[in-house]
Amino acid sequence: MKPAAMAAVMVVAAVAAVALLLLWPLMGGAAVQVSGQVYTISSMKYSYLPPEGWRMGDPPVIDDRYFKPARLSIRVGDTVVYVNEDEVPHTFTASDVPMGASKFDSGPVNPGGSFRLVFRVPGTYRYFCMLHPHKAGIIEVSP
Ligand SMILES: [Cu+2]
Repeated sequence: MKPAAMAAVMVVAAVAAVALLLLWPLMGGAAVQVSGQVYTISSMKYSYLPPEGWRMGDPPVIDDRYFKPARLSIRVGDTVVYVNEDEVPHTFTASDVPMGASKFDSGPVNPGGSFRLVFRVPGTYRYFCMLHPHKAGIIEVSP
């Protein structure tokens, strides 16, 4: 191959690689993150307000006023989409996961934002909001 032709092939390959990287999320690369049944857990409006009398260090409260549903049962391979329906950022952060599962942490999710997760290890998952530790929830994942 002549040097000019070789250069042309390399340019085409480079452009294709960049295009693939840019288009990957649109081509279903992101959809790999959804499987099974899809469930939604929401941070409810005003859930940043702790219950009356609750103090930092008290146990978190598992109640639909904060995360809804605060208790959810799903199966391995199902997807949970966490949605922040409140007016301030919240996190969706694991505090306790079954052996073999990795802890998840959405980091701050802005109002209207979301975070999705596929559960691949059965067991009991507990989660809370790092910014408002009065609110917590439980996800039971059956095999
Ligand atoms: Cu919060």
